[in-house]
Amino acid sequence: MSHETTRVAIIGAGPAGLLLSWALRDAGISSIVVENRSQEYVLARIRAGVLEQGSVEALTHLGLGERLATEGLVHDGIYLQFAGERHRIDFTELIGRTVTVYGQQEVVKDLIAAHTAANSTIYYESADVAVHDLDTKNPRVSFTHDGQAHEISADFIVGADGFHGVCRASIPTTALALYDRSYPFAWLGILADVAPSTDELIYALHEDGFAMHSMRSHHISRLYLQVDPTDSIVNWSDERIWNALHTRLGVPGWTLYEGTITEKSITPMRSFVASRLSYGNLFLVGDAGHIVPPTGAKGLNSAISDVTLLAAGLIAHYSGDDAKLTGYSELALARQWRAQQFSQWMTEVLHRNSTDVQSAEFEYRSQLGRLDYVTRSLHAQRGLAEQYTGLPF
Ligand code: FAS
Ligand code: PHB
Repeated sequence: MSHETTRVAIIGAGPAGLLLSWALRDAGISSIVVENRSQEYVLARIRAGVLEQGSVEALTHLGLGERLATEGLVHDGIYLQFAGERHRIDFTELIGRTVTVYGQQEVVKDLIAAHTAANSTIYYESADVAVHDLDTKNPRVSFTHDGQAHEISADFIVGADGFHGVCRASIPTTALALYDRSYPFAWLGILADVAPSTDELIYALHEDGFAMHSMRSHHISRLYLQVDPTDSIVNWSDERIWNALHTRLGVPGWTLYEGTITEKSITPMRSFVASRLSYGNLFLVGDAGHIVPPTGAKGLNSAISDVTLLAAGLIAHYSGDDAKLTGYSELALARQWRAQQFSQWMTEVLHRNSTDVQSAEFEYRSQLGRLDYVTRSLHAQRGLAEQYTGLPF
């Protein structure tokens, strides 16, 4: 058995775990990351695409902003499309803030490059990861790596291990409640080797369902279609995908350019929030503590804001002040519920919900009325712009 000691043991090398470890290192606080997948697997995951202004500032402050500054696409707004018309919501004009399109894959690539250059201790392909003695001053992590048993003793353990991780599951069920809901639709997402047909993201409600035109660069487009959560990707040929995108995104005088589809997958939609993000000397960040439907682009950004708040608490702890650490769970959860309600609003107003045939047509016209109000009211647009670009941490 190999035994190590560190200040903070972090479970999970997704964006939350890697960023927390980097933020602690920047403050001279030691950490070890334990990840059950390979580095190649972590790097290959295609997920979020939009960074709030606060996330860009947090990454830049930690020295992770060089490629982000040159390759990120700064957007001043988005388009809302419904009833055959496209309306621009101008964030810069409304509230003086922007968002940056920079894939989560790129954020993770930058983090892994920084950790590799700094020779950080990250155990990839770990197995049988378990956490122990969470409500004592000496919590431990046990795992096997390269066939050898390992144990880490730490002051704190942080669960950055996503929705299916072990950390939240290690909190006694008597001490934890889970608030969740599912949505009657899923997203079929594609990556295509074609220049985006739009300068900014298009969120469209069509009578056939939701569609979105996003991007990853000036040469790669990212597009989404609402599908049934029970649907399978084998039912969606490239031709059928493009036809549906033309139907749902098309407006007079605009062309959607097609390209080779290099990746396609279906992601179900759910909302979930844990009742607490701390238990003893265990803290949860990111998807380990909450999940949002991707419509409001809040998943990755919530993970980054959790890490910013928790890193500040841990840094203050080692300077003798425990107030921020003690208040982390309540503060992060309050911010998360603000993100949840926005994500729920964006999801419900932009997706066709025909589960109840009787009310489906009423529901659709009510959605059109809601979108019509937003595009006519600067007050409503300011609220959307403020939430989409990111509420203060
Ligand atoms: P992650 O899930 O990214 O990382 C957790 C890490 O922990 C993983 O590397 C995992 O392998 C590891 N792990 C799990 N169990 C472990 C164990 N027992 N031991 C050790 N390691 C373990 N958000 C958006 O904003 N926009 C989007 O469009 C969007 N699309 C998404 C599509 C999909 C398919 C998914 C699943 C999520 C999507 N999200 C999106 C949300 C996503 O971006 C998350 O918010 C983000 O990955 C959160 O980062 P982490 O909290 O680090 O969790
Ligand atoms: C993406 O580009 O993957 C993306 C952008 C905005 C969203 C969701 C996903 O709301």
